[in-house]
Amino acid sequence: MSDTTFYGSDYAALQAFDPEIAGVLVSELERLRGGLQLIASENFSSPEVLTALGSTLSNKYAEGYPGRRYYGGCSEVDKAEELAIERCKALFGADHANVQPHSGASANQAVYGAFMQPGDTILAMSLPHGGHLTHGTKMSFSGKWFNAVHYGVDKDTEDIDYEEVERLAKEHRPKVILAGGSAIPRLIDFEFFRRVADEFGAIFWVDAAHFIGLVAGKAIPSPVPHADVVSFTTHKVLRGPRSGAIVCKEEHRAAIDRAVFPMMQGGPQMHTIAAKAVNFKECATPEYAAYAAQVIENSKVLATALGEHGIRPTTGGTDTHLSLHDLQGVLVTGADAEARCDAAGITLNKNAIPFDPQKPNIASGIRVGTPCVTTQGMGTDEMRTIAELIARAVTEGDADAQHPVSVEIREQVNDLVGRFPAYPR
Ligand code: DSN
Repeated sequence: MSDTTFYGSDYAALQAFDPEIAGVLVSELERLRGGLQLIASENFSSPEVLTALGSTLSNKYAEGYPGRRYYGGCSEVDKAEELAIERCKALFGADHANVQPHSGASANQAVYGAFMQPGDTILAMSLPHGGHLTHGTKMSFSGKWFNAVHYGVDKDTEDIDYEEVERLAKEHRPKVILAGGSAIPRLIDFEFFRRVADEFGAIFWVDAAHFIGLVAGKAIPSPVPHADVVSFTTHKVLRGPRSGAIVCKEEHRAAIDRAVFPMMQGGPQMHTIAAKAVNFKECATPEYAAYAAQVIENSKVLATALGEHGIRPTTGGTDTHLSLHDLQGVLVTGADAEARCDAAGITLNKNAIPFDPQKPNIASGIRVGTPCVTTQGMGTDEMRTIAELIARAVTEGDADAQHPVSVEIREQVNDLVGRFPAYPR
């Protein structure tokens, strides 16, 4: 083996030793290549990011922060973390970045740890209206250990009910006010939240997991100048490794760093931190900015085209990478739509819509996102085709992959993804 041979990408060795797992790696790649990936929270990381992930940095214990570790031998991983921190700060114009959270949920845990004591009150968006499990739901630590008060969307606009936010802040005087969620198609008025937080002496936190990639690409306004703290994942539109990060104002640096380590986490995943550094470098390029703008353009066209097929976009459309669609007009549940699309080679997820009459595991809606198909190079013409394929699968299709309609749509999907391959050979 020469000095430049890289151990992390030795697929042949893995195949020889463990053909079962090697087979899973290949068949997952074939699954990605063989269908339309429309889950709004997924994307295709670059080979460069994947290379950093599959590296010997995975071996290193490095509790602490660069220059202040509890173990020896950290000189090389320190360089990776310093690069990740500096690139993250530059990308978002942030005072401080902590790149150690293992995921979005871990990042959020650290924000609670930094600013709240058990029993304190948080004001956040409700899960059924587009929030997130970690925003104070009863199933999560956040709802068990903290007093969560939830705002929702306005019945007419289906967008955030800003009046309700202000009313609940006045009534409950929360320690923290949180904006962001997993199924919000519209831009969030960060200036409004900042004003309300200031009025009632609250910390303003933005969970930007879903849209931080659009911020990185300068395609939508940034929450960073307005919020005390912004948590996010790095694997959605951002297109980095599966992980998390936090940026904050200088005054919160010590509280955030202590909350990530040692309060919530032990050894950081140095291979993932290196991959985040690679990703932040990618996101600073003009190519990435063009990508982020195209994600939104594609999303708008897809949402409108689905609406023209009777699959109504909530809020009337989208400003972001995702749209949420109400299936009640076509008399199909979210669960059935997801299964029919799946059988036709289209991966998306059922999703509750605001004021949904169905249980969450059935739901009346679907959520569609354009990060993956835009990474594949598809544009607005392809979005119109995708809308036709989804509409046909939802209204005429079947959960059985052998059903003639499923087979026919899958052939059209194959043709489309064949022209815009994910991870070209
Ligand atoms: N599970 C993610 C999503 O799909 O939006 C959020 O954590």
